[in-house]
Amino acid sequence: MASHLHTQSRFGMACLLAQVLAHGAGAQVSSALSASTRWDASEAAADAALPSMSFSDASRREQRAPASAAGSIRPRFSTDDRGRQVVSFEIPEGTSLYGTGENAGPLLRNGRVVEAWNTDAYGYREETRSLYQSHPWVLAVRADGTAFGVLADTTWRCEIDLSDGIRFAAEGPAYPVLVYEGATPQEVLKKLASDIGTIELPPLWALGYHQCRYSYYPESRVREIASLFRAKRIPCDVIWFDIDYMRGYRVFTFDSSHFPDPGALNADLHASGFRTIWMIDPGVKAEPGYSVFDSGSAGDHWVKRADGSVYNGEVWPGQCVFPDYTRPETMAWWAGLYKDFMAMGIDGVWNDMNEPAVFNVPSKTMPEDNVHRGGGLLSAGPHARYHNVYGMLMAKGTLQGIRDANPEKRPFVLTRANYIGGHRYAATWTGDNAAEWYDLENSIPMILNLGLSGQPFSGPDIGGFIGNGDGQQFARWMGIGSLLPFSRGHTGKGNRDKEPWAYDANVERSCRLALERRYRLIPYLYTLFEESSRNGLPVARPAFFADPSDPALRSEDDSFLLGESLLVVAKVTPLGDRMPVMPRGMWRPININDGATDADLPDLYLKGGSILPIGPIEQYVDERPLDPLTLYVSLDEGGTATGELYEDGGDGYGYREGKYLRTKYVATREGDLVRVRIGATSGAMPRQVRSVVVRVIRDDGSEAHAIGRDGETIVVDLAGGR
Ligand code: NBV
Repeated sequence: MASHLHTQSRFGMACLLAQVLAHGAGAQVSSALSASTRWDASEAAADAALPSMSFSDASRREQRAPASAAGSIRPRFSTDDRGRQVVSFEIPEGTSLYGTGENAGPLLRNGRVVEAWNTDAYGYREETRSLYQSHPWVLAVRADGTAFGVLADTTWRCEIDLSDGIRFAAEGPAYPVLVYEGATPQEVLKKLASDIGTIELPPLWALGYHQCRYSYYPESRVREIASLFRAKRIPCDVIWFDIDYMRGYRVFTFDSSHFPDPGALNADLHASGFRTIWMIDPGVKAEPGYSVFDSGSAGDHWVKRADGSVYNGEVWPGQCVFPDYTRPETMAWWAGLYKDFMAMGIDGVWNDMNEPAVFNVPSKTMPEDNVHRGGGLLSAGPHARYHNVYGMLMAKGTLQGIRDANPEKRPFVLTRANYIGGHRYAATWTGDNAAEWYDLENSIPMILNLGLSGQPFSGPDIGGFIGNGDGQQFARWMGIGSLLPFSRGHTGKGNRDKEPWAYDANVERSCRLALERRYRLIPYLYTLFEESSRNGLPVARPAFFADPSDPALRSEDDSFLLGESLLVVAKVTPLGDRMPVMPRGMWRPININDGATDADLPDLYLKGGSILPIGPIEQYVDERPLDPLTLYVSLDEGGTATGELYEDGGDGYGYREGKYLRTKYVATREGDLVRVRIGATSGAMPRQVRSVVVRVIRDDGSEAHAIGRDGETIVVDLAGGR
């Protein structure tokens, strides 16, 4: 194939328009259009390219400015001996590579080869090339901290080889690549988000702690778990229902002996402050007389074999059929199934097995020549083309169903399989990890690289899905997992109990402290999620974000940042904790557990110049109003600090009509006095009448504090209260 040709044909007019606008009055339009540069192997390849499934608006990819107008990053196009289009980029010496979505192994991806091909990767290890999700995207950070990112915009099986520069090789037809450049990695991610979208602001409760296992049943066991959380004063917001709640694994049914009245169970759990999430898999038991099978068959909703017959594959219920989510009619039917289901008082849905996983076949999935019929923007195509987006489309249909069922509430979907851009529809977790120190340690880089690939809302199975592990490991995992964006304990069938109290009194104490810490941080975490919903920056960020030009931080993945201000230094081994590489500048240790310490929990540091807004301990997020608000202040060398707090109703869409409050707090020091006041506000939600506790961290680590009313200037005397 010809090398680095740009195209002017089909989208030429739009490009021309963009250039004209760039020199005229349309600066906004032009900056939106120039977020990335599109490259194609040839004009013909550009004209034949399949529609983007990663972009939130596929037409935007067709409006990219011509590549000739672009900067320094130039792809080379070729074809390999397997007929795959290869796109490669040289990288300057000292460039660090990240992204590629969900991977096992370390944060830094230089030298690694993975394959974007969604796979049920039970017990994955460092060498596992394909996990549950596909993100053909690489973020490159040059030695000087400037950055670029490249997106191979194909849904087909795609090898991503980072052993010598960046090299994509994908099956299927030719595909475009999009190049994003920025002065910092953060800027590149924001540009990526302007194409692939951001998450929707989740309901506040989804930021709480989630308790799961495969499976809690019968209902008396669920009630017991819920009441133990409350009795033991361990914070928790959500109880999960894995496949055993179903009647013989038939989706959208309930086993009447174990769950005779799910509506009443949900109502009782709601009354004690819990939400519930119930699992739905894609495989529908092929059984005439079962309503979902019957209605799906009547609507001709199943994926077909190449010969046109309905495809059957084995999963939990036995022989199953699989919805063809590429068809708009099938999406509408699938979404409609959630109406009665959600009416049981269900709060969120968990989509599992949607790679799709199929039992007893070497490929672990359906045949690649199965046929998806498409519709709307999507043409008919083989499973090989749609495999990597099957889970994303399922999650999209699920989201639609939940939204239709409860239009006033914010939806929550968790999906195992996904594709780049799929964060628009669902949060995710990292699948079937093991109760090993290796997996505990990997929890951090896996979540960070997902965040660097557009997905900010993810977490591991805290405690490990496979095997038992021991108490210290569990405590350390809870310490880390309670500070990751999605925080859920889960484990597989047959394993020991893994609730926070299931080990011993010490582990229980560690877990309580870890979760109390998370709940105190909820106002800050929510502020970060809200930011992410606008600009696509991750909630959990690699340490190198603090200083992208510092080479020492590039492979640091035992510590991570929450937002810009809070550094989390985790304990990832049983003994001899490694000293992290700290970002340069001032980072003050901070204890938000009222002084209580625990050697198994991560250490926290607050960046000089920051104000951290936190709340009181709660047993669930809407247990009580945010009162008192505590502002932790870590001054910079100049004696100033700022911090932001975002608040709204926590659910529903009032915030879109202005019912939110964003407050910027500012601290300034004069002599021994630190004054904290409101620097700026936006939003029309009235400020709550509440107390504010200001805690200024002194250079020796001690704290000086003062209490006042929110909205008034509060003065802390650094010389007092020692
Ligand atoms: O539904 C059962 C499990 C679930 O608990 C787990 O989180 C998923 O990743 N599921 C896989 C199917 C069976 C796993 C052995």
